[in-house]
Amino acid sequence: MLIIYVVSYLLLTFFGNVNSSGVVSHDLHYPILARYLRIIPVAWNPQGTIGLRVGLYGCYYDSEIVYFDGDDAISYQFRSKKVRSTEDIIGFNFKTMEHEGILMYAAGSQGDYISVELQQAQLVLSISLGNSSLNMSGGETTMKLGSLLDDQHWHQFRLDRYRKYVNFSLDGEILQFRLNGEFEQLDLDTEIFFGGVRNYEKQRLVYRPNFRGCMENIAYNLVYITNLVRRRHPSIRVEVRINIDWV
Ligand SMILES: *[C@@H]1O[C@H](CO)[C@@H](O)[C@H](O)[C@H]1NC(C)=O
Ligand SMILES: *[C@@H]1O[C@H](CO)[C@@H](O)[C@H](O)[C@H]1NC(C)=O
Ligand SMILES: *[C@@H]1O[C@H](CO)[C@@H](O)[C@H](O)[C@H]1NC(C)=O
Ligand SMILES: [Ca+2]
Repeated sequence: MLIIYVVSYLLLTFFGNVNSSGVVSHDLHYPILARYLRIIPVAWNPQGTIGLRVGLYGCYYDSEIVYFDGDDAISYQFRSKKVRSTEDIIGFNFKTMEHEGILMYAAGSQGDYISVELQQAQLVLSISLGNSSLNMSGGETTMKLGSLLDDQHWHQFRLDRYRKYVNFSLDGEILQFRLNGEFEQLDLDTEIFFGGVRNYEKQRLVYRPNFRGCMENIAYNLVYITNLVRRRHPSIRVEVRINIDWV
């Protein structure tokens, strides 16, 4: 059974103070990158007096960007040959004019994999925590978010997984669901790719183009990939695609 909750697109209601001098503050769970912000008072305080004073505080925004030209990809080599996770937190921002492209991909030998792709300008997340021994099909789950993402604006992707429970979010819109299959751990081999994959023939993906555009602040389970790329860290490999004829 798949349970989906959709949280409507960032329309937030905050309570203010009820006296004349108190200050009430709220933290936003998702950062806002915006030019305009609309504040709509929905109720005045119990005494009925009218007054509104709002302060917005930003924080230092550290931006590290990797540009992909459609022919290359990067891979982050895990410290051990295999990694197994019960929990994952993955996030990055992306900007492109293309409507297809692989943003992230990793797989393991037990049929586990995770991929984030653009397909017809929608963001498509697929996860399998392992092939089922009961079902002939792999235990995969695929979800889509957004539309018209080839608009050359920044979009924010975030994934939180705890066992089979996933929160998949794009620009603050969240899909909550439970993964199919019998397993609870993501088992991956040696590396994770961003912007494309190396050996198409080895991967389960049918041919899909590499990503062309920018990715910003890639964080994979507290590993800051874009920072490692900028520092030319040895755990990062830059893959240049060799041309293969596709018939
Ligand atoms: C997992 O299942 C999928 C779909 O049936 C299949 O294509 C793939 O080869 C399987 N992988 C492994 C490692 O058994
Ligand atoms: C998903 O979001 C809900 C509501 O914010 C939270 O209670 C839950 O713990 C989150 N799940 C994961 C896997 O992060
Ligand atoms: C096996 O697949 C069927 C149909 O797709 C599904 O209803 C069932 O829950 C699956 N069983 C397991 C253990 O995943
Ligand atoms: Ca697994």
